[in-house]
Amino acid sequence: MDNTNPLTMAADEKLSFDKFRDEVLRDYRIACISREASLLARKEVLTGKAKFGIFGDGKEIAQVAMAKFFQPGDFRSGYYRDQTFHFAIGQSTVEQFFSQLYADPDIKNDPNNAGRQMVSHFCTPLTDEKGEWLDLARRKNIASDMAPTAAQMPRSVGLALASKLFRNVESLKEMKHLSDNGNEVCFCTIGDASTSEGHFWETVNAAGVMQIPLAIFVWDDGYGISVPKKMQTTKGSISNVLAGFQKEEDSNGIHIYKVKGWDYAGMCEAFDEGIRLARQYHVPVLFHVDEITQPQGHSTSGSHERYKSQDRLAWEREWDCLKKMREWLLENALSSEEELSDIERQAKQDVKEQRNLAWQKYQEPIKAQVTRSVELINSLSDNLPDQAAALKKIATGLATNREPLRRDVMKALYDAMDLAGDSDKAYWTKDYYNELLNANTVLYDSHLYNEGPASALNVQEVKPQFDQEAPLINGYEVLNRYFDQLFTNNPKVVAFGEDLGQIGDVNQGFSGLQAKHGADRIFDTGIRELTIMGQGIGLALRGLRPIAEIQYLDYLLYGLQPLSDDVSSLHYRTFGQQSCPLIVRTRGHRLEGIWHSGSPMGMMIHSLRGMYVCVPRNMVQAAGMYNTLLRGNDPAIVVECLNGYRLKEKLPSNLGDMTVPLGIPEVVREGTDVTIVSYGSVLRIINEAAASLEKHHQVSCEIIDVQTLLPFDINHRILESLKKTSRIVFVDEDVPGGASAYMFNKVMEEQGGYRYLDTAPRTITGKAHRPAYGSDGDYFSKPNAEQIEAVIMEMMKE
Ligand SMILES: Cc1ncc(C[n+]2csc(CCOP(=O)(O)OP(=O)(O)O)c2C)c(N)n1
Ligand SMILES: [Mg+2]
Repeated sequence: MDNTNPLTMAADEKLSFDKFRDEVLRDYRIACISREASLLARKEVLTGKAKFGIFGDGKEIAQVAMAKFFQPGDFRSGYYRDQTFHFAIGQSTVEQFFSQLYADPDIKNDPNNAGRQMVSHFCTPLTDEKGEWLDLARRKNIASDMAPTAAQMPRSVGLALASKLFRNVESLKEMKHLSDNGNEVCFCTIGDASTSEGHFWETVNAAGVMQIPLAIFVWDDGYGISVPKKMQTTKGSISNVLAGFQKEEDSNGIHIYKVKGWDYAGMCEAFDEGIRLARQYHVPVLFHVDEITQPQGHSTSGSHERYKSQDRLAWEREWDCLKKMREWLLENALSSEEELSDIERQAKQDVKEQRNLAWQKYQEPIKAQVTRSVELINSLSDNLPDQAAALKKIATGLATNREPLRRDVMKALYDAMDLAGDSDKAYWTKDYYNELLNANTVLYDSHLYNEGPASALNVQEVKPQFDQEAPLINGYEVLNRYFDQLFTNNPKVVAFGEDLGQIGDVNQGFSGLQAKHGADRIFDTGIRELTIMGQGIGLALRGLRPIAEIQYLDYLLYGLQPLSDDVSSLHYRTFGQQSCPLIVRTRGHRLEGIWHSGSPMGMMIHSLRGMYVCVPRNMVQAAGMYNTLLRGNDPAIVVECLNGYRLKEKLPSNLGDMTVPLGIPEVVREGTDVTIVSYGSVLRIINEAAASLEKHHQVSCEIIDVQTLLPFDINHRILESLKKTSRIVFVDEDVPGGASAYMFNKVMEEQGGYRYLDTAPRTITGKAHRPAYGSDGDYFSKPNAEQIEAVIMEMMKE
């Protein structure tokens, strides 16, 4: 095309200038709208319409700049300051932002959290209703925000690493809906003070080592609530102190940029270059966005005048990013005073309108409940003259409540029913109360796990089959053959952990498999349990099926925070819109010494509601559990028996197809006198005790392996056994009051087991201290066969 004609060139230039001007003004408009939203939202909290507010004022310009480079397929893993970014990429409206503020539980009004999270916590759906992954490569994706500082860091490793795998692994290349040749960047935001967390350092180091497309934006407003950065960061500057991570021509590392949070043009330039490097070459980048302000202070919980000096407050007013961008627009003749004032005025008005709309939508269903309840209670008062005055008072109280909540409605209905006692006049009131109870259960108590087709609970049992000639091999060899088949048949599975790649894990479950299936699918990691978990989370969110290893169960504590805060709450807090099908593989219960024999099952089941907790007693059972879990979308942890890898097991012929159903116990020995409920390694000791009791005392034990602690015996199989034996003992290796108390509670209270007891139920557990080293240390720290026999003999005499 001939474009040397000066007239055409001038027209082109004008066109591109107009386009540029429009884009810049659009950014300014969004920034103004976002600021107004922060100002008005704070007022809503202070006047009592909402409970808490935390906003992105002061960070607007940085975020409109950042949004320019966020493309379909990219992920953001950030924190609670990023509302402007979400407005700018079109992910959220101001109305939805206010719906969040009011905790509106209607997913249509708050599509991010259905009212379950505080304001400024965002997410986009990753799966459809059937649990199928959406077309993520063509969507702008937000990993659900969290409040714990730096909690967004670990998973950002996996979100970025996924791009590398999609680019490098041949069998993943056809999954076009999940990735476009690994061109996706993970945008990760964090506050200056939160970089003090170990999460930050582990993430930066892992990204530098692995060379993944991770772009970290540090919003540096100089404070973490009241604590200034000189008390948070060595040298008071995150970019200075990170200098050693700088990537050189012949090294790995990260690219570090320092920019100013009010300098729109400077940020656009740096972000453009940095994101390009990340996208194209998979190099991590970090933008230290300094000189950011907090016009309204940290949150609605306090005022920053308490801890910022007058000088600092004056500096923040002067260097407010909106003010600076305004000056820049005028200096560069991109706009006029009049036009900008117009934008600002319009922003105020828009935000007010959207606020009103959100409030109206939030109140509508509650008002309807109030109207119906008042009608019912009034009609009850007409029918119950003795209670009429008290009932009228309840109705009036509810009717005159200016900002009623759902709980006010429930309380009024309950109080009215209570006054009506057994009277059948209260039939409709009770009926309505129950209707609301059910509706509120859906709003507030649903989606902890997948409930539809993606639930692993739908997986039916396929028992292991054994050929006549089935070989007897070591437990680890069973797993090794299992993983080999799995990696051959399922391209989405990847596995990683300390010593898992080259040597095939410390117990050889993966021995030889890296050479066969490739170092992009089976690989070593640094010693960094926290980000190994995060790596798994991110890969799972992007549609892969990671098996992330914690080398020994005792080291789970290092990786527990993301599992508890992020993984376990994810499906619940997103109202089922995001799933994290991560499998954590680990080994524990019983070997040697304080840090290689732990069985902290109580800690796990209490902190990991939202995950499945599988406790196989052998490796065939473990393989069946992996098969089951891989058919669902929920996360799980599998605790293999540390002392089971060298025990002989028969090799099933259907390793790849057999499944162990979750929440279905297995009776491993039938008996009539006492039910012993347990799981994992200690079952072998219980078997010994049961054999001895039978032989020497003719006591017949029924042994039940629960197989999974979460879920626990969904069909109440244990109760059936208890009905027969009338005696029950719960045995495990956890501390007293740990998982044994959980099992006890499940059977006694939930299953109503107390009704079938002839003697007091018992628990036999490990000691309260950590297990001592050596065979005697084990014997006296963990349940032993003699102790189990003695307890059961005592029960038989009662
Ligand atoms: C693990 C954890 N500890 C403490 C808090 C309470 N808290 C919330 S925000 C915050 C300060 C964070 O400061 P910074 O990272 O600089 O982000 P900013 O709020 O300044 O943008 C603290 C201590 C928390 N949310 N999580
Ligand atoms: Mg800060």
